[in-house]
Amino acid sequence: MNLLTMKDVIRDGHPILRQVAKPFELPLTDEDKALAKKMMEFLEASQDPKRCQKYDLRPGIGLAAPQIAISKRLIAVLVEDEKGRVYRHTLFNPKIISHSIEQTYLAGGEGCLSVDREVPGYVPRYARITVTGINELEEPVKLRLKGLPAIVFQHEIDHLDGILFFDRINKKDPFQKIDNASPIQ
Ligand code: UDB
Ligand code: ZN
Repeated sequence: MNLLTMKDVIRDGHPILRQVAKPFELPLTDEDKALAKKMMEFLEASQDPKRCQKYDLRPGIGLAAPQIAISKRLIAVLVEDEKGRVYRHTLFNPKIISHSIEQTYLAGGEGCLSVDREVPGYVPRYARITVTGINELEEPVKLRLKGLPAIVFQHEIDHLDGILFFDRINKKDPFQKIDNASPIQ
């Protein structure tokens, strides 16, 4: 399998981005595991300044399988929190099993590898979530997340449900104050 590039990333307007993705059946196949590896390799390459330039990538912190036209419930996340801890996860059938009432949002708004324009506005997210899923070794995983990692997982799991970040922006007042929320950054 070849390295994924931005050419493989489908853009807003493609119907697959609006579908609800199908869960994986267990046991995972070698092909399923290879797909997870390929998605993580894309994030690693995109965060490496040399390869980022060479392949014309944007430094990605998360990717969902529907973004490469595969309508299945798989996400990859590679992001650091404010303490420099690295969250490196490929998760099959990820699910938010609980969340805080408190919300959060990125002060600068969100972007998306599948959206080529800037859409200004606050995207309300849960401040803390618990996510379950299956990793590439087929082990059950349970993660408690806050801060930027929590936002990335919510953004990626939204892709599995056909939701894009701007769907969550208040259309009448994109920068309206969000209840029970403190911003990040
Ligand atoms: C991203 N990166 O990868 F708050 F250090 C975005 C792109 C679209 C701008 C490349 C990003 O937001 N990086 C970032 C943000 C910070 C602090 C920091 C780096 N995605 C992934 C994506 O589209 N997945 O589907 C969009 C992000 C917006 C919120 C979470 C994911
Ligand atoms: Zn996205």
